[in-house]
Amino acid sequence: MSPASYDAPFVTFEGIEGSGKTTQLRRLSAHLAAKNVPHIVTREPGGTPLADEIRKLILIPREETVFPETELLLYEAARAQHVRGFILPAILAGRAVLCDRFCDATTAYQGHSRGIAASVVEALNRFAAGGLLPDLTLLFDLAPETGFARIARRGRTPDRIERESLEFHRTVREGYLRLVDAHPGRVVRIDAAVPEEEVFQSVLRAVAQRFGW
Ligand code: Z5A
Repeated sequence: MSPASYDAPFVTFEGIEGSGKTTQLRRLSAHLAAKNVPHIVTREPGGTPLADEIRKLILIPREETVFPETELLLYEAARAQHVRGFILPAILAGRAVLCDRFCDATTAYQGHSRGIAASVVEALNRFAAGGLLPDLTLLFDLAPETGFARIARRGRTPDRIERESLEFHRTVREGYLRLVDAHPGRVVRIDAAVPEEEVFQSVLRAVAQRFGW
């Protein structure tokens, strides 16, 4: 499945937790709504009833060790359902898709940070997504210390992945930054350490250049 075969853009939002990607996704959605651009917003893991159930299984803190291989397969199972049940039907109906996390998250978290071989992650990403690739990926780059401080201010109970060490999240960030070099045409780094409005201006520049939004 090549993105060029579809009319509606598929845009993904990536970054470590607290990087502000969900905030920016919502702002872009409001901007598109004001311009009457048909689109949907969604997130991973999740996006369909079954994928949302898998999300709960993955993120709930538990006593039992969750092995990296198990975690990887659960993310991919949710993705397989999400792509076929929600993302592709929207794209085929001409609606742009704004998605909070996608395959690059698996590459950074389960691949780079958990240490599963890149070739395995790549093959499973391709299989689960049916070869679907984003047209544009916005990577909100931030030091994990700053992301942690933002999340702490939010006051929510941390999920299983949020409980990982600062070192784990540093490696995730490093994994993400490698993707900017590996896919320069698709992955755009956005400085997420500046005020929200400034970040949004960078988002607008990136999508205006690419899609004329
Ligand atoms: N995961 C994985 O391991 N493998 C995979 O394949 C996939 C996911 C798909 C999903 O968690 C977890 O699954 C995630 C990766 C893993 N775990 N981690 N870590 P999630 O969806 O529940 O959570 P999240 O994706 O990490 O996002 P988040 O916690 O909602 O954070 P965010 O989207 O980056 O940030 P935000 O909600 O927009 O903002 C956070 C706070 O900062 C909020 O109070 C904002 O008002 C504030 N904020 C936003 N922007 C700014 C600026 N510019 N300055 C100051 N404050 C700001």
